[in-house]
Amino acid sequence: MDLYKHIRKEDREIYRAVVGEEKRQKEGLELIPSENYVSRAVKEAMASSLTNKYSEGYPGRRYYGGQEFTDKVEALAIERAKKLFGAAYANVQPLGGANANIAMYFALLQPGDTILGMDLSHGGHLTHGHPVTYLTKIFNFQRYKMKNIETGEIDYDDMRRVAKKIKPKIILAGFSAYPRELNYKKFVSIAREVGALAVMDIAHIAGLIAGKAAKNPFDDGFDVMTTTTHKTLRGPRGGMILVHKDEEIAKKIDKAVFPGFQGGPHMHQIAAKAVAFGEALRPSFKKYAKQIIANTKAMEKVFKKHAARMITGGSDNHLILLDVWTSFGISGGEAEKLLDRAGITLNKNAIADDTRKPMDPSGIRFGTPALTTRGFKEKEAAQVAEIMIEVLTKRDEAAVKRAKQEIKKLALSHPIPESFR
Ligand code: DSN
Repeated sequence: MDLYKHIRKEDREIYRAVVGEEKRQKEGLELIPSENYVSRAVKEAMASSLTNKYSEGYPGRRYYGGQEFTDKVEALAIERAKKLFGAAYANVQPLGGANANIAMYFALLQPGDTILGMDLSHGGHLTHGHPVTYLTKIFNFQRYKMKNIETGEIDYDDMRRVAKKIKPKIILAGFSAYPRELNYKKFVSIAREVGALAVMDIAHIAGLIAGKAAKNPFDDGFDVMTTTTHKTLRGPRGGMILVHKDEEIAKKIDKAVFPGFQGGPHMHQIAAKAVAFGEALRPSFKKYAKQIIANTKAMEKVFKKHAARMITGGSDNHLILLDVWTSFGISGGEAEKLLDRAGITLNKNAIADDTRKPMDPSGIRFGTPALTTRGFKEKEAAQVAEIMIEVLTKRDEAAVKRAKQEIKKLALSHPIPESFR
């Protein structure tokens, strides 16, 4: 079957880039913990004629005609999202995770209000108040940190002390580079004590929560969760906001997403979200979510055996943050390039209180969602970790060449699946 026969005929340059990327994904191993492979059904939804349609508004309340099918698509996406996460309300229109977070802030805060979120160098995200974002011109972001970098324990006492002093409107949990489970009950109790809402950005672990391999913050009383849909959740690129119970909050969120912040929703993407949520509701998704963690644990064991320094000492989720500067004497940037040449894609990452610069920090961040989608089990995950150690230790052409061959073999023997039944 030639999936790209029309692009090939109409636009040679884009065709070459598309098939080039497809080959790269097939022959190499994807260890960026925020990436994954979607099913053929999700791709088909994204390639559908729904992309032609304008649908400002919400199901049953649109500004344009011709919404017979778009209403059905969005209503299904909402219903499935609610079921997956135990939410009373879901907004599936955010175009990405950053959009979801921005709309959430606009819905729940006034300019000048304070948010208490995870320190960025301790695992937080750009949209949690990095000075390079415009959000910091509008809202006041304050930080909490880990108490102990070697175990990952958050300093909840300091969080409570600071919260009492600065009176945040939101206590924000969530991360893009933190490998441990959070104590959600503590977040909620501090939020209640100071009259703040408890919000969690679950982007990285949404698939683990949906697959019941990680705790659901709603079970411990969180009010709102934001997420992307394309990481562990294995859907199309996109975002979503979930509201636990409160109808007033849900109304504010809907208004903030549209017309407050975004224009017409991308209905082809929403259809693809619905398809992915349907896949995540199947029993096989639970197995996948559990295997992600088993595979991370298998990698963790190898790094422990080689006495490599992992931030927080290891991982409870899908990702590992490795201090390559202390462990192997090379920077995160060099390690990223070296492993890339061997067919292993991951990213350089700052570690907590990093002494090196963000563009060439001390760490690398990697994880197992995409490997798990390819059918990797503990044995193969451990093998990848051994190959990484070999390359990072030897760092010569022969080691890179050997690793590249082994990685290609592993990749080709675990083809990217088209369906997850
Ligand atoms: N780029 C995403 C990640 O890799 O974590 C978050 O924005």
